[in-house]
Amino acid sequence: MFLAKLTRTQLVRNNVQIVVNQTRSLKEIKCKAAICWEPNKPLKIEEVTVAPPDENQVRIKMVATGICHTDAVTWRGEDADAVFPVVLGHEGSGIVESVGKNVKQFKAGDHVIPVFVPYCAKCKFCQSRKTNICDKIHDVPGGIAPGKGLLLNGKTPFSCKGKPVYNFMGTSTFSEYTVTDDIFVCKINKKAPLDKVCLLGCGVSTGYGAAINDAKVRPGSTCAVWGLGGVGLSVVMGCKRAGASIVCGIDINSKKCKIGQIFGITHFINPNETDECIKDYLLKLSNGGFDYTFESCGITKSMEDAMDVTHPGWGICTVMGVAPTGEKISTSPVNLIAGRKWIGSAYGGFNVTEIPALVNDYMSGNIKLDELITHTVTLENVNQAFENMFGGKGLRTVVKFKT
Ligand code: CXF
Ligand code: ZN
Repeated sequence: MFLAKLTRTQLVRNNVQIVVNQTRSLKEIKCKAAICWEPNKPLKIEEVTVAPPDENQVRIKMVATGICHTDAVTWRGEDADAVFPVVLGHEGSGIVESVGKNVKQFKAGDHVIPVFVPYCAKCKFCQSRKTNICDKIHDVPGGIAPGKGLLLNGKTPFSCKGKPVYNFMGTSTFSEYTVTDDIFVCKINKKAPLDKVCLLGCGVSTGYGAAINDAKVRPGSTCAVWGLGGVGLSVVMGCKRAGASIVCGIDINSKKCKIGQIFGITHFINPNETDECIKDYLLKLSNGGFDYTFESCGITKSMEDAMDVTHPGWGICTVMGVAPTGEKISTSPVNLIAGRKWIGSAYGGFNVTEIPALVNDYMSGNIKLDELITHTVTLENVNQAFENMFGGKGLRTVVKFKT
């Protein structure tokens, strides 16, 4: 009754436009998505049906998406909990197309990043304020939450040829349109370039936050970072921002030295191109052990080496890289007794609510993203993005959707 009396302009001015969205009936959308039908087979571009957003869901027209190592872990069948067929992707950005019932914080036209680490504010985890892990996180490889491929309503929004296609990490960004639960979405500065800030949906936040939030790097400290891909370089950026005086990059590709310097490394070593024992080199460089070490490659041997070269008494080794399901790491208990700490970091300790501030940090020049994007492809060429990653070609490949 009340709504019927207001003009559209009045509705917008009174900030109740969202009510209009709720009352119109939403339809399915047919669009293109990259489907992973089974592990290790190239993704196939198919026409999919995307359901309208259900209660507390948002449907997003994707503008861009990065490709992350975790997409590859699932694609290669290395995550035992993974389900197929699935629309992968969890590093995207886009524009809200429509919202479901009860969605109050978003409206059509909002620029958003869907994030795989939600904030429900109600669960034991969110209430504890000790962690960014939320009870509602799902489909994350590595055992944090078993993969089921469904949104919080117990359904997947995607189907293809009449068959359901699973969701991935609550985000499924390899589709022209995706549907996510609203607690997985953040609204960002409309001036931010969506084809750049998509990287804050995973890789950059993961690395940067690991240094700033989880390890809590201190000014003047010594740091070593295994792997100078998108995540590792973002760790370097975080260490630098925190005022580290030594940041050593370790990578088997010597070309990473130059880009590492742009992000702030002070030293570089390629373990395959030195006769010196790498641990000896690192212990010498850090005068007996680093204050902080980070592993971003998902290689268990590197995680153990990174632990061994932390400084006794206070050294912290932070693990971010996801290793294949079942692989284990071990260390001598004496390492822990001697005061070294082994910790892990998921999404850099951030949750979805903290990402708009990172977008603004990028806008003000405090976070580098452009330097990480070495290739762009269309959705049709998403397999090329995986090949680039496996072949060590460039840093991040971004898929740009047709507008
Ligand atoms: C992850 C992957 C699995 C465990 C937590 C964090 N990061 C992103 O790809
Ligand atoms: Zn990721």
